[in-house]
Amino acid sequence: MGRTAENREIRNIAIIAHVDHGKTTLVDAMFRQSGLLRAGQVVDERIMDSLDLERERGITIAAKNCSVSWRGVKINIIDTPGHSDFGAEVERALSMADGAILLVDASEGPLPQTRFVLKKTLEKGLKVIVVINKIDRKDAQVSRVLEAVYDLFIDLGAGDDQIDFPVLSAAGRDGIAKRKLNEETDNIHQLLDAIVDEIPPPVYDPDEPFQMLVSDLGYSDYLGRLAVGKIINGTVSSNRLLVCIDRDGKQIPLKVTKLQKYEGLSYRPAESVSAGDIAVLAGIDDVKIGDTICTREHPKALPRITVDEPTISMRFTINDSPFSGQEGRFVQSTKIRERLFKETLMNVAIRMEEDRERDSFIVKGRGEFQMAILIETMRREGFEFCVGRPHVIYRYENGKKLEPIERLFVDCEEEFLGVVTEKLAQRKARMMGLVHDDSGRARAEFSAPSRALIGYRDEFLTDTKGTGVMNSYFAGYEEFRGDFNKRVTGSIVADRPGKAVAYALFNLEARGRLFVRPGDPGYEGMIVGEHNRDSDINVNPTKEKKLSNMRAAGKDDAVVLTPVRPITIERALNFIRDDEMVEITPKSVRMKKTILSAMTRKTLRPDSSAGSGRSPI
Ligand SMILES: Nc1nc2c(ncn2[C@@H]2O[C@H](COP(=O)(O)OP(=O)(O)OP(=O)(O)O)[C@@H](O)[C@H]2O)c(=O)[nH]1
Ligand SMILES: [Mg+2]
Repeated sequence: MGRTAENREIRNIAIIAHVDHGKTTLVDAMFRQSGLLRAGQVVDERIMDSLDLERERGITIAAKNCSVSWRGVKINIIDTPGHSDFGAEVERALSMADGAILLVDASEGPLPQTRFVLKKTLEKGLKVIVVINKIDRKDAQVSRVLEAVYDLFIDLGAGDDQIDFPVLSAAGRDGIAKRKLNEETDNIHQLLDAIVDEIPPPVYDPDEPFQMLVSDLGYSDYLGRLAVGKIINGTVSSNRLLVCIDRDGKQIPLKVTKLQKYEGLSYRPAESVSAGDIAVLAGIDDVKIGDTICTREHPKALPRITVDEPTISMRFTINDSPFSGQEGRFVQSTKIRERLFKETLMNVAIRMEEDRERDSFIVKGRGEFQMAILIETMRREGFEFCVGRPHVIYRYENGKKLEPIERLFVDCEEEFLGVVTEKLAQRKARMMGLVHDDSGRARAEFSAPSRALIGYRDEFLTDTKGTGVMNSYFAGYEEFRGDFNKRVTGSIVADRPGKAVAYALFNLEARGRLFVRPGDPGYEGMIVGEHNRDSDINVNPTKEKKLSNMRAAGKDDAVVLTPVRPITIERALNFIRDDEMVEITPKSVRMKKTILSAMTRKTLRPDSSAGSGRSPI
C-alpha cells in the first residue's frame, strides 16, 4: 500500500434519490446560489435535464456532471436519474463520487429506489448527507420520514460512521436548506457548507503515476469522442502520450489532443488536471466506459465499473412492413446495428447481441421504460425498425430455472386493494406486508416476478381509478414461479391494404377497441384493434358502404366513432404478443403480426388465433 494524500480543493458528490424527489431542482438552487448564474438571470427550470426527452417527460434519464464553486472548493456534482430503469446510471455516477446527497421527499418518505441507490452508495463505503426535501409540502412529516431513513440505513447494514449522517431539511424549489427545521433561512448555504465540511475530499496515492477511470463518454462536433472520468492518481496534461486499457487488458495507445474540466454546466480547457478532479479528454476514439487511461510507462488497470446485469431483452429488426422506407432515413440492418452498438458504448445498462439467422438484434436492458426511451431516441434520429415484445431474461443455475424478481410497493385506496392483490396473486406475486393508514389508504408490499409487471402498470392505474401508486426495485433472481394466465384478448387484424373507412370502423367497434381512425393507411397483417375475445380476427377496415341507396350514403358521413387513443411506444410494447411486433418510424407507431399474410399465419400455425397472455389495455 502506498501513501495517501487528499486533494482538499475538490469534492465529488452524487445526488441520489427516488424518482421525482427533487434532485435536479436542487442542483438549480446550487447553481444560483454559488454565483454561477447571475442574480435575476432567467434560465429554464431543471437546467441539468438537457436532453429533449428529459425536458418533455420531466424526468432525468442520464446521469450528468457539472460543478459549482463554494468557499474556494470546487464541487463536482453528478445529478442522477431516480427512475429504476436507469439504475445503472447511478452505479456509473457513483464511480466518480466520494460522497452522496440522499434526497428523501418529506411526505413520501423513502421509496423503493431510495433503497436501491442508498444500497449502492453504502456498498461503496461513501459518506452520505441526508436531505429531507420538499418540506414546504402541506403533508410533510419530517420527523417520521427521518425515522424511516434511519431504519433504512440500519436495514441496509450501514456502518456506524455512515449512520452518523448529517441531516438537513430543504425545499429545493425555494432554494432553502437548513440544519434545524425551525430556523429561518432563505438559502442553501448550510448544504453547500456541509458538502465542503463533511464529504471527504478525494484521496490519491502521490507515488502512483496518472490513472483515470472512464465513467462517461461524450461527443463534441469539434473534438469528437470525449472520455469523462475521475483522475484516481497523478496528473494529466495535454498532448501526453497515454494508453487506454480495455476490458480484455489490451493497451490502446492514445494522445490527448485537448484536456478540459468541468466548470459550471460545461467544460473549459485546462493546462493540467490533478488527482481527485474529473477530467474530460479529447482525442480518444477507441475508449469505452470502464476502461482505464494511464501512462505508457506504467500501465495499470483500475477495477472496472460494475453494474447490475440486464433483466429484460427485446428483439430489434429491420422494418419489413409494406410501408418500410417511406418515413425514415435509416432503415438498413447495418445502420441499426451501428446505432445499437453505439448505444452499448454510451449506456452501461444496455447490451446487444446479433442474431444473424434472423437478421435481428437482441437488446438487453433494465426495463420497458428504458427500452421505450431508446426506441423514441432512435426514431427521432430518423431510424425505422421493428421491435418485439419485451421478455425477462431467465438464468439457469444447478439445473434450476431462475427469474428476475422485484420488490413491489403498492399504495392505493383501501377499496381497490382487493382487486390489485387478486391480480398480482394470479401473476405469482406474494404479499410481504400490509399497512393501513388513517386516511383510508393501504400500503402493500409484494415480491413479484418481473414478467408479471411488464405491461401491468396501465391495468393497475385502471383498477385503482388512477389513484394508485406503484413502485418497484429489482430484488434479485429467484426460482421460476411457474406460468400464469393473464386475462387475454386477441387482435383485430387488417386482411388487406388500404385506408381505413369510417363505415367499416363503425361496424368493427362492437368487436373491440380500435387503434386506427378513418383515413389511416394500413396493410395486410397490421393490427387495427384489440379484440374482445382471446382470439385474433382478420377484418376489412377499408370496406365502404354500398352506394345503392343515396339517402343511406349521405348518412354514412354522420357516423360517430369512439375516440381513438393514440398508440404510444409504451402502450404498443405492452400490447403486443410473441407473434406480433411494433413498427417504428419517425412519424408512426404501428403494430403488426410478425407474419403479415393471414393465409401464411393460418397454414404455419393453425392455432395462432389463440390468445397468448396479453393483458387488456
Ligand atoms: N413542493 C415541492 N416540490 C418540489 C421541490 N423541489 C422539486 N419539486 C418538484 O418535484 C418535481 C420533480 O422535481 P425534479 O427536480 O425533476 O426531481 P428529480 O429527483 O430530479 O426527478 P428524476 O431525476 O426524474 O428522478 C417537480 O415537479 C418539481 O417542481 C420542493 O422543494 N418542493
Ligand atoms: Mg432529475
